[in-house]
Amino acid sequence: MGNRMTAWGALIGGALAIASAAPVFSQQPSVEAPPLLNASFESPEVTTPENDFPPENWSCFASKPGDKVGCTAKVKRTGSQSLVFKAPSAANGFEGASQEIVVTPSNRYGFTAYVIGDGSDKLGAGSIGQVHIEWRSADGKEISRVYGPTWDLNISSTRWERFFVEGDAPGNAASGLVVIMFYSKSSPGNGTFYVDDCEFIGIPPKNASPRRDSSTRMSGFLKTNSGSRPSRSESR
Ligand SMILES: [Ca+2]
Repeated sequence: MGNRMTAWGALIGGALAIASAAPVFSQQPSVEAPPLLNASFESPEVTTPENDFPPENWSCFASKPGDKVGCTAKVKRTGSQSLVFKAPSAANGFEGASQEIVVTPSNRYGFTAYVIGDGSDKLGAGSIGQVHIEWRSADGKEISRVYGPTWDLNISSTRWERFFVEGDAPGNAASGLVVIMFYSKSSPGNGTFYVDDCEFIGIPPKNASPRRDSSTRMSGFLKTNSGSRPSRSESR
């Protein structure tokens, strides 16, 4: 850890030295993103009996009526609640939650979600969870989407794992729809996972961010993700 920090410091320091000699960097556009609402799934407050608490500010959907995701007080990473995904009740089913956020065209954004499995209800073979971002035009039509890594029956049920996807908003994008999905292949009704502490961030352009040097953890992780095999994220 100590060595890594030292190496980071050297990289960042070196890049900053270059940046300070190039005035153009001081005029970088803002890359701030509007915050996700109810990102920790604390609202509405779940009461007993726990049965039907769709998260405020999120849109939930499912391939079969009656399947749904909702807030739960049984598991949480921060606060008192998380979002629970119970497996779709039919084979080849899906369900998900999404939230739309205004973006600046051509800016780069990232979406984070923390996920933990349920030790007593593991995902079935072929079932996966995944995060992605859909870019939408001003009239609400999807332009394109960028997929993040997937998780499956091997998701930990004892520690939260971080999943992250990032991409450039197209030049005609007005919004980004962040999405968390559960795809069930051949194990209807089997499997539960929980999601907490989502985040949507603006990412500085590559040439303006010393932290996006090729040897940092984040870009290394993204490189792994861009391969053919979806990768697990770092854990916390
Ligand atoms: Ca929470």
